[in-house]
Amino acid sequence: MKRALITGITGQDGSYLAELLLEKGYEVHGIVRRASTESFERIEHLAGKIHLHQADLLDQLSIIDVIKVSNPQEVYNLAAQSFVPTSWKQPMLTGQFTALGVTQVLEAVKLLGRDTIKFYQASSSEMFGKVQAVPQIETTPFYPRSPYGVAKVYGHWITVNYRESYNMFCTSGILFNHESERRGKEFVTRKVTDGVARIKLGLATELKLGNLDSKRDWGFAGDYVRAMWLMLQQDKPDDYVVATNKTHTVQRLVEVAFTAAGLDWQKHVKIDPSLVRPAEVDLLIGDPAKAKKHLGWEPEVSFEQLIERMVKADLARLQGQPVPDFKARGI
Ligand code: NAP
Ligand code: G4F
Repeated sequence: MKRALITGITGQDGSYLAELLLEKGYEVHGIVRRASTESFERIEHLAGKIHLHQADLLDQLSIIDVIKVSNPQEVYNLAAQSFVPTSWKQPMLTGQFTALGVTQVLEAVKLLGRDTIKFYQASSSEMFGKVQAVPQIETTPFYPRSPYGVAKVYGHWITVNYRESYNMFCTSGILFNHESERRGKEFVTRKVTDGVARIKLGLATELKLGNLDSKRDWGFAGDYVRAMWLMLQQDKPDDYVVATNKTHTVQRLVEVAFTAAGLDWQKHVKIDPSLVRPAEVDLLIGDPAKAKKHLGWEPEVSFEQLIERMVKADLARLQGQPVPDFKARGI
């Protein structure tokens, strides 16, 4: 039986990846941080099926210990401070988690399994920032626009560096925005779908947003974790863009979500200047041709399907009904 270790297993992607790996017959191990209240909501349904270990990206010995105990053939490094606005409020912490955290995991892999462990790094389209080419591909130069983006550039290049310096199997997935009903409520898709559901149910009357003009290439998280797994099934490590090759404005997202609930967005959405970022990433659109050619990967869920499903899930959740849940594969 193959064994995998996931850092960030309590996050959106970690929960979908754990499901996918279980489905494929893996023994799944995950790292969790100690907190005064447990935040295991996304993996509650996997209790008893996965192995959880207490550790922190910043505690090198704890990472070494978990790798020793779990003895994985695959390590997926998904843990990070992943919310862009927080990276301006806590730039040092973001650098420690999101940048140096990668080196901590790579060092532990080098020490314990440099010839046997395949390593995946969760790189991000935020690295393209003020984009230097449209659409963005693996060789498009990076121009990050936030401390988060800068930290991810470090994480990406240190992954490439360990691959080239130590001949380790280190792969980096440059993933564009991916969403689901398990997305944190601070991110714009989930903020909007949760807001729509609250307005529909009479629990709120307005939704405050920042910049409606920025464009993102949004896909479904379940599709994207499948790409992560495929990357580690290859004979050689590499870098891959994972995206849909379609882009939409935040305003379009708002229109689709309000329409899904039979509401007129213009009556409810208010612009709050405090939500506008000090530096914006105006346009992201990725070309996943390399992932398609080498991994046979393609997205299965469209933008409209994704947003409509998220609205439905938030409506059900707020009414105390069973939440229709995307599974890691298909909908
Ligand atoms: P997420 O929901 O915010 O999950 C982040 C995970 O990291 C959580 O499990 C969190 O644990 C864990 N974590 C944070 N700091 C940690 C630390 N010091 N030690 C151990 N664990 C720590 O993020 P996501 O959307 O699943 O994204 C997964 C990864 O992909 C992240 O690296 C993100 O930056 C990257 N990424 C995401 C997207 C996207 O659109 N979703 C796109 C490109 C790249 P707690 O539950 O304890 O907070
Ligand atoms: O949903 P967002 O916060 O995602 P963002 O900043 O693109 O970052 C996400 O995707 C990255 C991949 O490119 C990941 F690496 C990262 O970890 C994260 O998952 O914001 C999307 C857009 C931005 O242009 C923002 O200015 O929505 C705009 N927006 C407008 N009003 C808002 C809001 N974003 C948020 N979070 N909240 C608003 O009220």
